[in-house]
Amino acid sequence: MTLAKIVYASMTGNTEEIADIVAEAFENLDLEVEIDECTQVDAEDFQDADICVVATYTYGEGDLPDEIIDFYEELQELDLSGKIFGVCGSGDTFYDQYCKSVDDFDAAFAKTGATRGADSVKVEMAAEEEDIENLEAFAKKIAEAAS
Ligand code: FMN
Repeated sequence: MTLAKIVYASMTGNTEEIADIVAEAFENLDLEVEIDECTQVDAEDFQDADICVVATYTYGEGDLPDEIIDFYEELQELDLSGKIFGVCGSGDTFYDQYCKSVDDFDAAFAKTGATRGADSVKVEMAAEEEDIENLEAFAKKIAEAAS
């Protein structure tokens, strides 16, 4: 059975909800899903998965959340060849560097040799109906890439 592992960082809950939407979409596609907050796991745990997804918010001035920095650094050292990845997250267009952490993780995954299963999804604050549709399409594309 295909295993999708989702790791998220969330301070006020928006990104956790985004991660939950992606998890439910994978489950509806009959994938096995593991979902964890980023301080509870090591990037190395992605070695056990077929699909690797990171969901993150952006903090400061385009900065990674403090709590996901170790995970981010560890991720870039891994060889995830043969695995499918996707990145999504929440931000606020009020800030100059909208959802920059999503782009940073996309670049970090590219270094691992994993294959991008779908373009990143950026959500303005909390997911609304259109965002939910985009996240479901993101999950479907990733699942298809892994099958
Ligand atoms: N969003 C961005 O897109 N870029 C930023 O540079 C950025 N900086 C932020 C700095 C602070 C101090 C705060 C409070 C928010 C910032 N945000 C930024 C917005 C958050 O990413 C946004 O509120 C997001 O929905 C939080 O996700 P969470 O609910 O999962 O914690």
